[in-house]
Amino acid sequence: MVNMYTLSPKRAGELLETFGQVRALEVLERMYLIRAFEEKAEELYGLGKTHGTMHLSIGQEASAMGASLAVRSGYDYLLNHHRGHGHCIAWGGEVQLMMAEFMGKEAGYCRGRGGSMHIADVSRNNLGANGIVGGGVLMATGVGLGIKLRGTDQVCLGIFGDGAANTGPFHEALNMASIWDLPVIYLCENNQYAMSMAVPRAFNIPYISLRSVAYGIPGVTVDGNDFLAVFDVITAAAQHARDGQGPTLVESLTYRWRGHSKSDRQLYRTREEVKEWQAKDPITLFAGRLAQAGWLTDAQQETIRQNAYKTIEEAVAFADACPEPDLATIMEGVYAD
Ligand SMILES: Cc1ncc(C[n+]2csc(CCOP(=O)(O)OP(=O)(O)O)c2C)c(N)n1
Ligand SMILES: [Mg+2]
Repeated sequence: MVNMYTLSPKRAGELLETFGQVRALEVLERMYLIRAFEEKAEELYGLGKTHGTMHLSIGQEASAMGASLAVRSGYDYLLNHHRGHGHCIAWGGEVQLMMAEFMGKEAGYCRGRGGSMHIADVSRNNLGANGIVGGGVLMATGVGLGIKLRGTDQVCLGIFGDGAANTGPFHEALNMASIWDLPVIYLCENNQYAMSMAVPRAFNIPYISLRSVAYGIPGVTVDGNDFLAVFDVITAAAQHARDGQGPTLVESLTYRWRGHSKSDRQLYRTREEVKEWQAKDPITLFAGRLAQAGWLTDAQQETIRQNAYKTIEEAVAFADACPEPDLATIMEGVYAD
């Protein structure tokens, strides 16, 4: 029932063929856009241009992109967690509106009320993050129930971390989704840590996806730094859900390159470990595949990279020029009518 998915070179070739060069290059562009957004977010935080804390997803770009492209963003639903900038961009979010939200501006996705952790894009069925670890897992189950009651062929992609998989709501959510065959893909982004807690110290099983056995649903672990592998696995899970067969638990093995949040001194890991994972950079891996297919030269890659950073600079200029929310509107959205 549980398996470690391995992407064969043959399957990788088939998937690339299905994408085609133009779309594959767009994937690379968007992965660079996530990286550039995150690096700029870190810089802006240092300059005091955002409020509250933030959680960066540098190193986890392939997981966000592979999962988002395997479902129909805007038609299907997304629920993610606090480390959500990359998910929002992968889902098709506008970086200008995201940057405005990040900087607390009225033009932002949530009118500046959400900030870094709550950049939802409801117009595209991205229902956003939840500050409560494990909270989004329950909400994804609720969305799955809503889809089932309405009888559409939509699915819900619920993304959470390894830490969330050790909370009570995770059990309640997966059990309920299983007994009711809800169309949910539970994607656990195992980035090896929940704050300072390393996964091997928090789990006595080799794969988090093994938990699926307890709920009678399929479980798969995949290399979360490999865009094509994540895409393939989530595509199958989405089809399974659409066929009325219920949820799947997918574990995507990846790594967060930065600290948990800005106040993290990272005393729980070595520089060598970080370097080992940086050598498995998801962007370099995907670009390498494209180069091997003859679809990307070094010069083209550099142009794509630079364009991503330019787009983010433009987003910052846009957000900088936007007004702060009017104090008189502070209570709007706090209470439902
Ligand atoms: C219910 C609850 N407990 C604790 C916290 C504090 N907290 C915020 S993020 C986090 C770790 C989450 O780790 P993981 O789920 O692996 O996600 P990651 O940060 O690694 O992406 C914790 C304990 C919280 N926000 N909510
Ligand atoms: Mg984690």
